[in-house]
Amino acid sequence: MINFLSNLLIVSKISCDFPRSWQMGFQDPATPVMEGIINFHHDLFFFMIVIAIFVFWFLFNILYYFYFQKFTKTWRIVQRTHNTVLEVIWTIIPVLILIIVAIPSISLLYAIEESPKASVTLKVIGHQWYWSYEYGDYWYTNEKGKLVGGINYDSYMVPTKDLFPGMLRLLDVDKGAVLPTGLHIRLMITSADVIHSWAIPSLGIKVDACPGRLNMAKTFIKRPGVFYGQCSEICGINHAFMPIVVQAVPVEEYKQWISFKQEGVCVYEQAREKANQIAL
Ligand SMILES: [Cu+2]
Repeated sequence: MINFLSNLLIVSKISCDFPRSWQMGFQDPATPVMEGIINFHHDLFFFMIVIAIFVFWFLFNILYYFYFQKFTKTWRIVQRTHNTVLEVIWTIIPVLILIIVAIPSISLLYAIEESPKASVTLKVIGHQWYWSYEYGDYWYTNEKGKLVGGINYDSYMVPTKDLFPGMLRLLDVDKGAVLPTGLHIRLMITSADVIHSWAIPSLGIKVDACPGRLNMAKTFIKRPGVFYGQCSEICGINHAFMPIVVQAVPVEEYKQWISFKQEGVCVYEQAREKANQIAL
């Protein structure tokens, strides 16, 4: 029994950042926004359950008195039509419930839309049928010290025949996006062909990638982990085969990854300055 309980405790501490078979609830949140969404969902459920019980009680009563009893028993409310008090009550109470629900809903919407100054920008481009990622903050230089481009690469799903044990079918990719934890991140999302949607449940992100349009989202990842998502806008025959993987790592590891990507030429700050000069 103790073993079972301790196992349960361990399992409850493990983050579930990908969908499980027969999963009923949400995936574990990794951002304040997703925590807010889940809390709001739970708050809403309170009202939903109360309303559902009330409506079913009403329904049962109506059936009981007017169908099964064939009008033989007296209905408790004598005047059923044109009862002003009753009509006022059943207008005011739903209005109050809606107002109570609207306050946390709108504040959550504002929190999602807020965009504080971001430390990292990731550009996400949807293609038929893969994603590409661009880290425009960092640039390569060639041997002559000339800027030749940022960090950008494509992210393809790993086909079933190439999977290793432990990998997730239709979810794992060859190269996922890498993002730091504990920093404000800006996501610029667009598409090269049709409308896709970049969605990761654990991060509480779902933003459409539209051709010719740059959609912005922000996120703040609280803990390291590998977060899985899928394209969430039907985009063609291989829509189901363009999954999303984001690996969130501590800032130090993120810096290492960036410098590794730049092949040891860590010119981040200088490059930024140069790029600004070029832009001017
Ligand atoms: Cu798509």
